[in-house]
Amino acid sequence: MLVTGGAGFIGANFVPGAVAAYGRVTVLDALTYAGDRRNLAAVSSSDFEFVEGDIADAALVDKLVGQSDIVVHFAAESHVDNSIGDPAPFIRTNVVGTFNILEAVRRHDVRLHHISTDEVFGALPLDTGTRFTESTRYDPSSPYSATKASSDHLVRAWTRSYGIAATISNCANNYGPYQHVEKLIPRHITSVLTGSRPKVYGTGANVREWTHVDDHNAAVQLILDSGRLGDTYLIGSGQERSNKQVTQAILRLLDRSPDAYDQVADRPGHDLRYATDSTKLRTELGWTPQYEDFESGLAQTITWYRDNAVWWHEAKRTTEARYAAGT
Ligand code: NAD
Ligand code: TDX
Repeated sequence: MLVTGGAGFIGANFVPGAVAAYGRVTVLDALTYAGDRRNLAAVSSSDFEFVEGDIADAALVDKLVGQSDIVVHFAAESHVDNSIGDPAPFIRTNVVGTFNILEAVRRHDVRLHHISTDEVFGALPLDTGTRFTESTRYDPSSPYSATKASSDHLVRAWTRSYGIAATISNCANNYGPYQHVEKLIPRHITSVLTGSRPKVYGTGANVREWTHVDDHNAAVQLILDSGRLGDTYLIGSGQERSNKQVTQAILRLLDRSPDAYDQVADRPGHDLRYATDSTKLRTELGWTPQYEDFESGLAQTITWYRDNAVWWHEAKRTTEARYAAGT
């Protein structure tokens, strides 16, 4: 198995289970600011190989895909705020990189699972029961989600035009260990732990559906085992929370006052609400999230960040400097 982006948040949580299930696993990761070799320190199998390299390097991708039976494609530029500041790396990695993977998969006839996001569907209105489904029209708002939408369209086109053996999953917001401190939940936790106040964009009314990274990866494994080739699966826990609710839950779990946060300028093009209908995954493949209670998953995540300050300390400093500079 070739895992792209395996030194990032979701990929690094996926790799230990993949090594146990498949034996020979190669990770291809460029170790950008978001990738960290330490995330894979516990993976010790002699069958495991780490290759530092770029999915925009077509020759390298061709070689590694040619040595594999299955590719699980996590590698991406993943942060919306960064994409608004500088979209160029998002085009290169998310679009050109995925194109390289697809061409190699086509040449070598290798099974592909493409990891994507529910952000490709754009925003839902607040306070409605509407949810994204597998047939919702694509309507991305940010450069990040537009490049992920592009990559999904490429995968679908390569499936229809060339008959490659591919599946796609679009997951809701993830949380859990090893998530980069630029993202909402780890940013807030590490801000409180370092004595500063969480920054909430706008009013905090925006809603996200929080899915634990282990539940996401269990769904990916089910799709690899028995997903229908050519199909798309939505993944989401159903646990919707406003950003204000998430912020106040973190403050409560860290024994701070519920109003110990600041409202700051809103994100441009800020999607109001994401929510998925994951009925297909649940009924066809039998997926059920194990983290059904968001607040207890959040408490475990807080414990992980409290216990692993060495892991995030330097990234916190550089990330907050980047946010302060507005880049
Ligand atoms: P991340 O930013 O934590 O990790 C991305 C990894 O990809 C890093 O290790 C980075 O070094 C690597 N990478 C980046 N550019 C590369 C390149 N050109 N070549 C090789 N490697 C490169 O991201 P994540 O949160 O783990 O997201 C993984 C995937 O899941 C992405 O495709 C993302 O779109 C998708 N996704 C994420 C979420 C979420 O909430 N985090 C939700 C749904 C879908
Ligand atoms: O400091 C913050 N304050 C704040 O209010 C940050 C970093 C974020 N926010 C808000 C913006 C969003 O409404 O919190 C919400 C979550 O923000 P992010 O963690 O940046 O995630 P989001 O933009 O929802 O995208 C995430 O989920 C889908 C991942 O970053 C994507 O990779 C994934 O595709």
